[in-house]
Amino acid sequence: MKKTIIKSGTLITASDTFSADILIIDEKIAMIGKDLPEGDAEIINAQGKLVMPGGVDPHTHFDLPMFDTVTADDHYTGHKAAAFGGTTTALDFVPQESNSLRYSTDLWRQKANVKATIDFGFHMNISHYDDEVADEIPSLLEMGITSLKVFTAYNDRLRLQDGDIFKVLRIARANGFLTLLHAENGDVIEVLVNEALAAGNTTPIYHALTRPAWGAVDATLRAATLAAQAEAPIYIVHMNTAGEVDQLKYMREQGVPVMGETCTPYLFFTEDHLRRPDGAKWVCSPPMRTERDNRRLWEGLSGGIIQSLGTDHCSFFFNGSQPIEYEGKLVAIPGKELGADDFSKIPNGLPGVGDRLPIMWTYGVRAGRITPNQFVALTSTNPAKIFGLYPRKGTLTPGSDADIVIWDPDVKIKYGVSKAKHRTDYNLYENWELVGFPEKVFLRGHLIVDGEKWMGNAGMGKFLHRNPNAPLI
Ligand code: DUC
Ligand code: ZN
Ligand code: ZN
Repeated sequence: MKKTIIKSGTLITASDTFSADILIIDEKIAMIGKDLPEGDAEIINAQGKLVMPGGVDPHTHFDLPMFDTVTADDHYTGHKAAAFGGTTTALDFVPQESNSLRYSTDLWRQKANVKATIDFGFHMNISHYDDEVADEIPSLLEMGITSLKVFTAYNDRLRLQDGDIFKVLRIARANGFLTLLHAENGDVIEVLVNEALAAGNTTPIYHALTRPAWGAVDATLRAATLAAQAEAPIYIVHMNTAGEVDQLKYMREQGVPVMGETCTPYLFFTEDHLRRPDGAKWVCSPPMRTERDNRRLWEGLSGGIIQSLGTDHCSFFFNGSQPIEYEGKLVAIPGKELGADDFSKIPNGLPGVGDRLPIMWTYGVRAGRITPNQFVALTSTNPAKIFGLYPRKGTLTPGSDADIVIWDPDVKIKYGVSKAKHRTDYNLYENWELVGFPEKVFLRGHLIVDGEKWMGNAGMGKFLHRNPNAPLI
């Protein structure tokens, strides 16, 4: 039996801030209290430090094939970067293969199991719907999967028609799943992309200009009304526009069981970043919007309209023809340069799984936009609750997994690609000044990050069988 005491830290949970010791026995938090007897425990002094539950990222894409390439981070490198940024659980999306949902899930498990360094779970994309798929969805529960993602965009690839979304919602309701929705207007996007390319408008800004914000507003409202009609909960992923926040507020006020997530980049960047010569670095879907949208999203977070903050981590190299060094080896993976002459060929997605907590601490908490307790709620507790992981994950409480971050609130850091541990050649927050950063990170009681030292290893992350019928918050 291994005992560790994290001593005299300031604990921050979603609801409280207090000074206490934490006793960890093996992989669990055993006790929390003042001056716990030390006995034969290993003592870690956390005086002057903050102690928080490990982050839960509800939205990542690792090892995802896209546009003749694959994401730069896989389940090893992505998890490692997450850990250095204080995140100890990540929920990834399983693409639906044509064979079966079980086949698709098994494939993703095979990729992830051997590489995982933090705990992980899966959402299942439902991008093709028929009677066979309908019959198979309930069996996902046996595989530990309790959430389904549907799309109103990506015509002829991922999109479902409203009637099929409605049917998925009803199956979800009957079986205790939560449905996640990617909200954009696929029809409008298709028209605008074709027109832009025909007119020779090929630069990254056209990625944003061909995916108008109103499409996201419309799809969010439509999805919430479908959820209301199916009497099923729905969770809008990667909210990026002010209008979506307004729709979410309105529908929640009507008692519709709808929840929302935004992702870190939508709080800081605008479509002007896509006008830069290196604008491809900011190309993801949905795209960056305006400063007004940034502000409204912050209001959504601080005002309790939006429940969850993820990353939509889906990293690519900016220049995949130029190798970088990763763990002593040179690595180059084709990336954003694939769309140098055509914005529609730029792989969609951004690095960010490791950035989320440090960036939100300095530019959210220290900037006075959210409280430390909201920080924990949005980045850990709420995603754990929404996705059926609470109280195993997302809190500091006896019986919970000992996923713990000891946070140095005073350390000053110039952030960027060399500090973030993603396996890519750029970082969106290059040269941003940070105050406060994770110092030690524990995964189920195992110290996996100690300052700059990586102590985790591939395969130690466990697949999380999640509970259905998670609460609406
Ligand atoms: N958006 C991206 O930019 N990448 C992956 C999936 C998504 O929804
Ligand atoms: Zn999406
Ligand atoms: Zn995504």
